[in-house]
Amino acid sequence: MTPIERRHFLAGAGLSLVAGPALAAAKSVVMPFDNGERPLVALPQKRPMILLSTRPPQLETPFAVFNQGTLTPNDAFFVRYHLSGLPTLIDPATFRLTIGGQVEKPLELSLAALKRDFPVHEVVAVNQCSGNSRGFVEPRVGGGQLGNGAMGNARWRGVALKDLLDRAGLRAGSRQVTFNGLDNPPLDTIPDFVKALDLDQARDGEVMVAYAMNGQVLPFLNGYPLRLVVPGHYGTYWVKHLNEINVVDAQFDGYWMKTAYRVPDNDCACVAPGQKPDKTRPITRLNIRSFVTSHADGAKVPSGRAAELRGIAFNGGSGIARVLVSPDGGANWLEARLGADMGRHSFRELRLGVTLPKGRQKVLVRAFASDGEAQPLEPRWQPSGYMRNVAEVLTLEAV
Ligand SMILES: Nc1nc2c(c(=O)[nH]1)N[C@H]1C(S)=C(S)[C@@H](COP(=O)(O)O)O[C@H]1N2
Ligand SMILES: [Mo]
Repeated sequence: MTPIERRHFLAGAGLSLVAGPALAAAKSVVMPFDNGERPLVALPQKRPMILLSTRPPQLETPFAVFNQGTLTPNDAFFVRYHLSGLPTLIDPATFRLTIGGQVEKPLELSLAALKRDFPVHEVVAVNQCSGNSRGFVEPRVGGGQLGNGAMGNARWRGVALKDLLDRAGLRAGSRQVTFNGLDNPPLDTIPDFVKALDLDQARDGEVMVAYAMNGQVLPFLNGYPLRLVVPGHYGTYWVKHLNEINVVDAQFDGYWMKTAYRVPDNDCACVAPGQKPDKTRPITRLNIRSFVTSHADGAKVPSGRAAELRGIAFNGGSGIARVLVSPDGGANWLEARLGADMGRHSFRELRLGVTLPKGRQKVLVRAFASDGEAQPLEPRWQPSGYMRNVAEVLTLEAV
């Protein structure tokens, strides 16, 4: 299909969330990989975003947003769903979060009770989809062909999961905690989206049930009225429209843990391109990444005087120790200045002035974490296209 035909097709699909006129008038962006044209569409509570699919809605953040501040605005925060059966009506007065399974005292909490009866917990943390940047993976792999905008950093406010589990009281023999939201599969042959965490992690004091994001109630498409926040872990665990928490006494083996969202079970979570891993494990922590946000690939800068580069770095929670920038394709490396520390799960701003000689220059950015983790200089590959974190290369045209 040509992009034009595709637009007609999407408009004809008639998802109620999508305003037909907005779609018809949509501008588009072109990602720098094959079939990278995407319409820019404004869904409810969102500014025009890069549309990956309408049913379910999947939106990517236009990358320039990441240069506008360390927190990602709610109306620009990416959206990812697996199942098209989204809840269409959620009444905050009657909504209940249940905590059941292997607990002494099952709970059924209203939003008011959640806010009233438990200490407020807050963290700034990055939510990143496992498949962020998949469109750049070579050789190509199946799945949403995302640019770099399936990530965002927000201040989450809610209740620590530990406090909820303590209130319910865990029975002896409890092993995992499962999380389900209000969205449903369109057919009963498709497994519901349910995720699980080991008990230790569920009780680490960091995992939380959030009711607010950047000081506002959660946007509908980011999980209203409650979502799980698992700082340092890929977005797949951050279950939206969360209404059911269950403590189980065995390893949970639902499709989204046992079959999907798995990575090669080795140190690099990678295999040689085209190979299949012998053994896999569930994806867990974010690996380290950094980006220049101030300049798009191919941007012009004046030669012979400092151009101020700005960007972001983050990892799975050990914190960013330093970020090095190479103005000359990797021959020399300069240390960037790091911005305010908003916590070890947050984006960390980076800045550096670089003076480039006339011509096309390759600028590399590479982050190092407090625990020694560094971005690889060569891309790693795995069949699902998860966890891309190669040191990014930007071409600047010094004139
Ligand atoms: N209920 C529900 N929660 C979900 C998902 C989903 O499909 N259903 N997708 C997960 C995945 S894979 C990601 S990357 C994050 C994305 O969060 P966002 O849409 O708020 O950006 O939501 C997670 N939570
Ligand atoms: Mo994801």
